[in-house]
Amino acid sequence: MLRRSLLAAAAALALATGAARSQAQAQGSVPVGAVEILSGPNAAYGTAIRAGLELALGEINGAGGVLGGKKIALTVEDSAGDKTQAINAARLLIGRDKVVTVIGPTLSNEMFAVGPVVNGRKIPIVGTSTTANGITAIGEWVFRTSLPESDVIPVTLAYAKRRGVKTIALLYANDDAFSKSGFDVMRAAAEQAGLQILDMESFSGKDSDFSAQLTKIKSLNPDAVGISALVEPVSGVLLQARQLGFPERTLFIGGNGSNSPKLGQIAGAAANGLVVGSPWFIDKQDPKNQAFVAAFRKQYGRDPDQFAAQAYDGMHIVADAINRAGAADPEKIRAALLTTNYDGVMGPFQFTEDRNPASAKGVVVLQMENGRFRIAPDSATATAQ
Ligand code: 1QQ
Repeated sequence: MLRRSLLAAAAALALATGAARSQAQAQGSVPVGAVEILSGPNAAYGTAIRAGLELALGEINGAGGVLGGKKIALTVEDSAGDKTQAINAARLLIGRDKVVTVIGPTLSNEMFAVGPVVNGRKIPIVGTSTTANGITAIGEWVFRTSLPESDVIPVTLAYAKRRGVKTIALLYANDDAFSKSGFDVMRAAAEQAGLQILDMESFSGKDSDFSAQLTKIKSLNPDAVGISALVEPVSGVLLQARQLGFPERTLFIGGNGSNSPKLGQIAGAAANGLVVGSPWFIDKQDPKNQAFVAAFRKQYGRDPDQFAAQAYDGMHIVADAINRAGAADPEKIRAALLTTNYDGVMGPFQFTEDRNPASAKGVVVLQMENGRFRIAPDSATATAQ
């Protein structure tokens, strides 16, 4: 009896949801989907992204929507950072909601699984946070607005060199596409900068004990330690490095995985001094950025991070493409995306022919200080090559 009423309730809910959706479509909204990490250990990234997307969505729809008065109906599905769940989420968005564009997924690791599926359905998929090598080579429907690590890490290492770093040890998670690619980039950039690589160590992203690798690295006394991993393991490495008594002079260098306030929340003072390159920083004295930061604080009562800022621009870039496409048609949206010329909080944005961001001019080097990222000392001259 209970089971039957539960089933009936579920059916009624499904009907209501379906009805709401067809009602939305009848009212002429344009369905857009996003696949982001909203639960599990990497939820800090996805919830920041969702906040940025929804802030932009409110502005877009509040200003009359797209295509002469249609609202964008955004559905955000949780991938939990899991490849299979991410694929299922994308299939749901395409099959159930008939989305004309997919935003996300959060991780490169997920994009290598989801990208081929969405690409095969000939629907544009736009990553706002994926930074591994090879993302847009998945297929011609795959775009990203996030700067790849290969544009950012060389700036960070050139900065480290200016601060006197001559020797470096590298440490990375070997079971995640972003972390491994970021390590490859760090290694090449270190060689190119003329730094001597004293050691290379890896771990699994699920590990919590890094003492074997860190003890070895400490014995070699490098000027810097480069870490390519997602925020939880990076935080674990920093906490353990302090416990093992790494000297104050060791410069810890992160990649895109470190660009989350969660780093300071988990690692606390152990994260102080870590430097990381980023295409954005909160104090950027640009009226558009200041307006974004103020609007974000007003809507959510907290500061935006880099992932929120990238998502905010990403949502505007997709809406702009839908408008210029002149129709809620994936093929036309893809063509319009290719000719994007959008001035956002990251700065002027265009895509290259292979659907990556065209310019890396805005990269800055940030340093963690008591839970906040600030411009790193003497980094004003940091520019991408
Ligand atoms: C990637 C990344 C992550 C740090 C995004 C959250 O850069 O997976 O490509």
